[in-house]
Amino acid sequence: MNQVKRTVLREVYEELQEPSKYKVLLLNDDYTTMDFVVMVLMVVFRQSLEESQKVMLNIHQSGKGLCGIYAFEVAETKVAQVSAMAEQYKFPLKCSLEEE
Ligand code: TYC
Repeated sequence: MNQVKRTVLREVYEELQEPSKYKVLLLNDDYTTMDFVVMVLMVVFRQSLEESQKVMLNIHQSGKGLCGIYAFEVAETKVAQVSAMAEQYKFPLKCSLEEE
């Protein structure tokens, strides 16, 4: 098969792939209040009060936890929103992004 056909085949294959998804994780720390983390989970990740409390406690006990899985741009926006809220309220809360 010649190079042009291989290139076209690769391009078609790549276009057919589902775009990667990204996990957004919150990290535990000793200073951010539990209520603030619950509020972030409700506002940014659209979780219910009950779900937010469970997720927050899991992060508190295990060190980090999954908040949601999104397309790259959405995940990046969530991380930026969490950072902006943490900065505004002067908490050291950190959020990270991981390819699924
Ligand atoms: N460990 C914090 C406390 O005891 C609560 C907390 C939970 C902080 C989850 C960050 O992502 C976090 N106040």
